Amino acid sequence: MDVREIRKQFPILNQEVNGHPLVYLDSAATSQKPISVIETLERYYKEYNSNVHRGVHTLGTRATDEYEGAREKVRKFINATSTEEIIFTRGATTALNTVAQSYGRAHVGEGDEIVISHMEHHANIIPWQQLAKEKGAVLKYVPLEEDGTISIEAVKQTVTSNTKIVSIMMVSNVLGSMNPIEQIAEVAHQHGAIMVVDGAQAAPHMLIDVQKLNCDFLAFSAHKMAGPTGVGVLYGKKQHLEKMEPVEFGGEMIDFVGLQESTWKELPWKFEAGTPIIAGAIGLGAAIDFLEDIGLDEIEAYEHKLAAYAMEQMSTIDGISIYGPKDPSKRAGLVTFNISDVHPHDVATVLDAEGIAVRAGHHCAQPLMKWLKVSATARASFYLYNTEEEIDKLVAGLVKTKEYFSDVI
Ligand code: 7TS
Repeated sequence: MDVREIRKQFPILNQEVNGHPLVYLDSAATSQKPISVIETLERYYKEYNSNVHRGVHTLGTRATDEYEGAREKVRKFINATSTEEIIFTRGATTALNTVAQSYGRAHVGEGDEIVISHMEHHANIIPWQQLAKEKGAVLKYVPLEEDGTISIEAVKQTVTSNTKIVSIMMVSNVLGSMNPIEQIAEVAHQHGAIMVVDGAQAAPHMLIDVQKLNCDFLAFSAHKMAGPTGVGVLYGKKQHLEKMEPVEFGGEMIDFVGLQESTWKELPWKFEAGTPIIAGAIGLGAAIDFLEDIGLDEIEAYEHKLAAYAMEQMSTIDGISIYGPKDPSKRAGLVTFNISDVHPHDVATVLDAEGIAVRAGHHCAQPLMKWLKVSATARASFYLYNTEEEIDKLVAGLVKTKEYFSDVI
């Protein structure tokens, strides 16, 4: 993988911020977009902007072909068996809410259990909390190991024959831990529960094979994987989706509309009410082409290398606490940390003055912050365009932050 060549494809990286070359270390929040994705969006709006699935005119046909072509790219990307199993949503959040509101409402009753973990993003907590409240169900949390991983033993101790849904993230946006989804799905299925996977932090960085994982649903967002904002994917096994009721109603998703009753289109369109996210889906298709041209295996290996280097270099800073697995082979490309006696927002502010973008806060994971016994952390997250030199700049910035605040104190 030639990172210098890759960087040239990301025009946004070639700029100065506060008088320094931009060091963008916030890709877990949203990744930057390569020129091929930007040009694909531009081409859609400049050459064939049209609504889909309606007219017989030439532009409409092209837009429909490109939109449905993007669905096939997504299918192949995650190795789903059919495009009927691929639903375009606004993002991972909408995808998870759809599962909770449709599958969840139909299958979860009083006293049933929904199992998630202490490391989940709010997008994989609140939809289940709401469902549990509505149905009188019990929301249970798999406890984490000391090093911020999930052990299969802990899953086995939490899932019971009353569990209807297990919903776990594949990669943590805070700890970087990679969870044993395949084994967790096996435990869920042994107890007659379904397995929902939050793949928001996995899809950008590693190969996902839904058949191998044997998950029932998978959610992810395009904007974290070099694609546009406002679009994401809900994968679902056809056997579930076929029986599920839509959660949004209106144009595009209907077959016949009467005065009192209506019927729905077949899969996947019954879950795509209204004018769909046409440009976004086509842009996601271009992002998948871009990532596959480089190779997801290559991207994952490169990010492991960056994370290992970052862990090694950052560990040399006095007073730094790094959260999540210490073993770099157990974590994806991000490092969440705190510096003693400095608030993470101050860390991010000082780094920003150096042109370095990191995120500070609770990272939409307040239960995890409680588990870590902190109110907030700073996080540097890497993608295929980051370099070891940028990590050196981060480390130098952190040393400067520490010195600055020790002078103040
Ligand atoms: N799940 C995980 C694991 C995430 O990291 C995020 C976003 C989401 C779900 C929600 O994705 P959305 O595209 O629907 O918003 N995570 C982050 C983050 O870590 N910093 O900013 C957003």
